Order: sequence, then structure tokens, then C-alpha cells
Amino acid sequence: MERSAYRIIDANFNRGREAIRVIEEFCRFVLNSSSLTARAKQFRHELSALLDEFDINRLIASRDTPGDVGVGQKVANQLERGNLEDAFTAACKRLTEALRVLAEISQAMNASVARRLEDLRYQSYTLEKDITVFSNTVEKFKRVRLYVIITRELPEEILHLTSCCAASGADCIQLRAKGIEDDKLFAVAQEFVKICRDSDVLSIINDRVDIAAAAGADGVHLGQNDLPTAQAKKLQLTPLIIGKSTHSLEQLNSACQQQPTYAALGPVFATDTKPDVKPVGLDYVKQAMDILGDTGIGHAAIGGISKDNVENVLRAGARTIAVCSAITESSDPKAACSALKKQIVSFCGD
Ligand code: TZP
Ligand code: MG
Repeated sequence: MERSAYRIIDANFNRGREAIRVIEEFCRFVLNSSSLTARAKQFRHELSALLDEFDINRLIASRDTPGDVGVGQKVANQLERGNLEDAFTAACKRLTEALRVLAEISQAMNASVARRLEDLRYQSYTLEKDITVFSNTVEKFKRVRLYVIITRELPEEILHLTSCCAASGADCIQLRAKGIEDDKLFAVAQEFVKICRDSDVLSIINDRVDIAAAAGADGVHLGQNDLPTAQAKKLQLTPLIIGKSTHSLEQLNSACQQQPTYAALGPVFATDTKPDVKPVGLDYVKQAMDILGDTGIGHAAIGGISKDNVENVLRAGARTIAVCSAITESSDPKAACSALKKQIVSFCGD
């Protein structure tokens, strides 16, 4: 009996450590997220520390791979991994299974270790959720080159501009209607989301996570004085893209701690759409792109960007360009939208 218990514990420590290693590599090489990689690594070390609570010589002596009747047994779909996300998800499941087995089997041998293994299992559920939500939303936002912000209050104007931009190359559109009542905002948000969805364009609601979630938008954009990112995450019904405005390196560093999907960098140039905030310039874009490189968090350069200066912003390293007036105040929003998209795409080589 003891030997069998040691065999199970040995096999499941190996299974668990291998699974958390796959998770760590996903955070490191797929998501490029240093903070999620650090969390996975810390988890792996805690799991290894628990192994030290057992007699390592007995564990290794109990191992009998050639005599293991489970080796080589296959069931349908086993080891079918269509992509890296599948490999990550399978590793998460394997990790929780291994932890459950370890806790059950070690219960009679060492109750305090069993309790710590259970703690790790609960932590692993949260780790899986945090990585999955971040990965899903970052993946969706990655393809965004042109992001159009519609700052309007009249529903007809909002919907007309949304249709124009959705048909002319916008990859993401934000509804920024600050002065309208909630019932009207919700109604127009629902139609806005539908137009975007039908054109395969991402829909973002400015300021209001409740409206974003209720209208089924892809995301919400939060300013410095809006709800904190961590609170917005608690209110999401499905994984929500969360954008956070930043106007300085200090704000950017603090935004990164809470892992939004993207950080808005601006205003790059002076703009009447946001007259109260001092322009941050192209140097901020360059420095921010460096900082974001280690986080996996996306970006959107914003503020005073037009066809005349967009290439300078792209040269500073930005690959997602957000504009409001250059398109929505144009006499021909459709033409302005497709021309800007063409400029960005030809620079990025997409
Ligand atoms: N946040 C920073 S700059 C800005 C916002 C909402 C305004 C962008 O509008 P425009 O007209 O493209 O300068
Ligand atoms: Mg706001």
C-alpha cells in the first residue's frame, strides 16, 4: 500500500511540474508577459518545495515506469493540440488533476502538506483564469491597426459614423458619448455593437464597464479617473478588452501592474478633442513601447494624429493608431478612414 501511494505521489508531482512548466512557457514565449511568467514560476517553486516534504529516496525507489500499466494507453482526442492555447488549456487541466490526486493521496501521510496542496489547487484556478482572460483579449486586440473613436451624442450621428468606419477599414471603434442619459446610451450601444460585430470590427465603450457588459461590447476604455482596471475585471461577463489611458510613464507603469489589454499613449500631439491634457510627444511613445515590450500588453497611440503626422508615430514604434477628429470631423469620413488605414498598413507591412 505504501509503495503504491509513493508511486502515485511521484507520478503526480512529475505531472504537476511538467504542466506548470508548459503554463510558464506559454506566459513567457507566447504572451511575453513577465509578470504572468513570474507568477507561474513562483507556483512551480511552491510545488517543488512541497515535494521536499516527502522522502525523496522512497519516491524515486517506488518509480517503475516499465511496469506502469498506464504508460502508452490512449483515448480518443488525447494529445490532439490544435494550437498553443489548446496546449496551455490542457496543461491547466493536468495541473489541477495532479494537485487533487496529490492532496487525496497524501492526506493520510501528511495532513498539513495535503492542505497546502489544496491551497495550490485553488491558486491554480485563479492563475488559469487570469492567463486565459489576458490571452483571449490581447489576441483579439493584436490585429488592431486603426482604432477610431466616435465622440458624439446624437444616436443617428454615432450610428452613421460607426457604419462608415466599419465599412472603411477601422479594426476597432470606440463609442465615446459622455453627455447622454444611461437608457439612451445603452440603446445606442446595443446598435453600435451590432454594426461592429456584423463587420468583424471590435467594439469598445468609453468609461462605462456596465454599459459595455450589458450591451455585449468587446471592451471598455477607462481613463485615469474611471473605475480601476481590477474592479472593471470583476464586472466582466465575458472576457472584456480593457483599455487604460496613460499620459506619463508613471501612469503607464502603474497601469501595467493591473494588466489591462492595452494602454492608450497620449495625447501624442495637441488636440481639441482632449484640450485639458498636455501633449506627451513621440518620445513618450518610444519609451512606452519599450516598457510594454516586456508585458504583453497592447497599445494605442492617440491624440492629434492625422494623415500628415501618422508616419512619425509609426516610426516611434506604435502599431495601433487611434484617431477621432481626423476621421469623424472629415467631410468624407469613409475616404479619410480608408486612406489612413492604407497608410498604416503599408508602413507596418500587414
Ligand atoms: N485621449 C487622449 S487624446 C484623445 C483622447 C480621447 C483625443 C483623440 O482625439 P483626436 O481628435 O484624434 O486628437
Ligand atoms: Mg473616461
